[in-house]
Amino acid sequence: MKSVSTGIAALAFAALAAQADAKNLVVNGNFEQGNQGFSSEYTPVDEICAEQEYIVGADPSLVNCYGDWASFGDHTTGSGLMLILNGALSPGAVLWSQTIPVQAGTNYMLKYFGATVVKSDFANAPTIQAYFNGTAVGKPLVLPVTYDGRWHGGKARWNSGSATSVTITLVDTDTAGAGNDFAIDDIKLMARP
Ligand SMILES: [Ca+2]
Ligand SMILES: [Ca+2]
Repeated sequence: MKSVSTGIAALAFAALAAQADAKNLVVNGNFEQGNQGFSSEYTPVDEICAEQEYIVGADPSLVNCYGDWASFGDHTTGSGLMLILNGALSPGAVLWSQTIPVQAGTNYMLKYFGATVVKSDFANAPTIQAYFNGTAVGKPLVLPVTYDGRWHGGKARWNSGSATSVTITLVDTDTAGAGNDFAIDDIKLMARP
């Protein structure tokens, strides 16, 4: 009996360890390493004054020309860095992309957080869609038209099939210029049991 219960305990421990081990496969998904580890068709700038520009920064209110963006902290710790963007006018412009090795025949979960940064109501909602190897996966994350004081979670479930590599891209499918300004943080891709 003793050896059986010990064996069960060992199995339970191994399962817990595997769960804790489900590590984030995205490099610099929390943006704490600054502007590196990802690709973007947006232009990196020192101050955001136009559409399709971005900054990895700590406070949206400090990085734009308009004086109309909210002051708030990142999702990771409240005092770290986030990706801050002015939504593109051209459809399909990739705001963030990363290519990640994966195992074939495995379920994965993508999670990320977004927040609207603009304070004035232009009635244009940033709408974030994830693509896996070019295919839209999961529902888009529709952010509020104005900053509402919190971060909103987006997710997408994906099975790798025969793929051993995945290029994940995030696109804002709203191409409005007025408003449509937002931030992204804590992008995670994890294997699911
Ligand atoms: Ca962060
Ligand atoms: Ca805008």
